[in-house]
Amino acid sequence: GHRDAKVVIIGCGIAGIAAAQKLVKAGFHHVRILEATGRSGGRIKTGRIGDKIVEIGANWIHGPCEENPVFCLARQYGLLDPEALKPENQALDVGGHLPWVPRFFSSSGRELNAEDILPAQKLFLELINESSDFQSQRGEPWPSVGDFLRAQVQQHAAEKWKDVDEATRSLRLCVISNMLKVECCVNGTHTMDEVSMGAFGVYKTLPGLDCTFPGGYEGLTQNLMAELPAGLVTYNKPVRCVNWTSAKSAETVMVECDDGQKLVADHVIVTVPLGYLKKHHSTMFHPPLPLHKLHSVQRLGFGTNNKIFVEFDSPWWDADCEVIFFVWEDEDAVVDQVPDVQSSWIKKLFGFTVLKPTERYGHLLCGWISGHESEYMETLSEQQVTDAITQLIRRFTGNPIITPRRILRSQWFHDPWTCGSYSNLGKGCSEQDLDNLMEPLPPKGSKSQPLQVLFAGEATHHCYFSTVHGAVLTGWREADRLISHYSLITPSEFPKS
Ligand code: 6YU
Repeated sequence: GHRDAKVVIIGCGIAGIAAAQKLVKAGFHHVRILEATGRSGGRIKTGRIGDKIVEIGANWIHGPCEENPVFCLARQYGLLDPEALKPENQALDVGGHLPWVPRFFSSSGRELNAEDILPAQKLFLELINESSDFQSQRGEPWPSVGDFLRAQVQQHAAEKWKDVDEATRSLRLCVISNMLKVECCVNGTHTMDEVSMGAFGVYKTLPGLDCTFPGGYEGLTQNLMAELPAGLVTYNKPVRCVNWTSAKSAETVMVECDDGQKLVADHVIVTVPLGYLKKHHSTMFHPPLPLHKLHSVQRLGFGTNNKIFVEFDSPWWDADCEVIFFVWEDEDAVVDQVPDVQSSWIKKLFGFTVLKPTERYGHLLCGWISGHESEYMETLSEQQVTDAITQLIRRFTGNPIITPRRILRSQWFHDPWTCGSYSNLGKGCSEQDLDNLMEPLPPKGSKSQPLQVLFAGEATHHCYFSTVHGAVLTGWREADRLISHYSLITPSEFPKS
């Protein structure tokens, strides 16, 4: 029966924790989590810069509303500001876009006039919305969102902005390049040229104005962990290989750890990040993943998005400003990649979000940078990054004495257990790839013991991939798969009375 079933969960991120929580509640007695690192939470990771609490990983609850399990848990645990709990806040539907007060600075050291660039913002937003709605249409002239955006923007500029003076038209195109870089961060991709146009609408947003955890996102994982039996997680226990079988005789899965320890289980739930799977699938599964699953692991996108927190003694931005964009005036070709990563990686940083409220965070900005430029940034020393940021801000503001107090950055690509930030639907992807990724082993139609290996984690959610709520739901989904499996077979194990 289910009480005796041995379940091993690989990875103690939110998906692994959610799976364990549900299985334990349902009466499974032999559940354990093996975690490679010394901590739980995975990509939910709260850090400090000085005495300020900052998020190294997940930042917001995307779409805090009743259908969002992260919102409901956070509310239950009392982790949210009163503002976030208001019904008005939950009802606001911004379709995943950021309704913030922006400021634009340019590489010639001036602040840009909002009216000059408003048409560029409007056009970009329209085209992004069009990309999301594209899915249902037949015939696909656009391989990627990047191809589509570039072609549409250039056509629009030639037709609709032909009477606008040359300098303003050029500036608007530079603004669009900046917005493309924002979109790269949102999608966790190197370039929008790698993101599927046909599947762009697969990702769904929830209503509610995105909110943060004033005491840190880790409050969520810690509260969930406190409800699990002590000793359920083994830390510093990387799993090297999952030996499942396609033969009928073997009834169990054997999990082999890096330290040589071997564990036997009836079911294994794999929650490692897609980036890790891409890199290690060939050694991690024995026998190897079936081809259709392997191809989906390869096709699905998993890119890098990093943060660079920068603290100042005093602000150089206005009190009402919520986001600062840096527009390069040599980027009117509508680009989201830099020509030479080593010399100009900093051009990929789209700008900064301002941490609010000031009473809580002081004068703290969060810079965002995606892609290979971000991966290169990770290899530089903190001093090199500080110097590049200082130069950048001085140039764009025209103020030669601005000096950060200190910085703190994330390095998700070089994190050996993550290998990037989060997933996206790459060129050539469809919902089928997500289905393939979440399909348990052995695959449907096999005659061997069912549900030997199950797959959860952010990248396996069919419409909320790349988010914490998506990850939670996948953990629950796989727990439910086991629960219903046993509830179906249990009656036959007892004599009928
Ligand atoms: C969200 C947000 N947010 C910013 C940044 C990052 C992410 N996300 P885990 O990796 O947590 O757990 C796996 C564990 O496995 C881990 O502990 C490993 O150590 C362990 N492991 C690995 N190998 C192992 C082995 N061999 N043996 C044993 N253990 C092993 N999500 O909701 N709001 O603001 C952000 C953000 C910088 C890096 C985010 C955000 C993503 C979440 O962090 C992430 O999905 C979950 O935490 C993953 O949990 P998990 O359990 O699956 O894995 C139109 C269109 C748009 C498309 N997307 C738009 C959405 C926007 C996405 N936005 C994200 C933005 C930010 C800023």
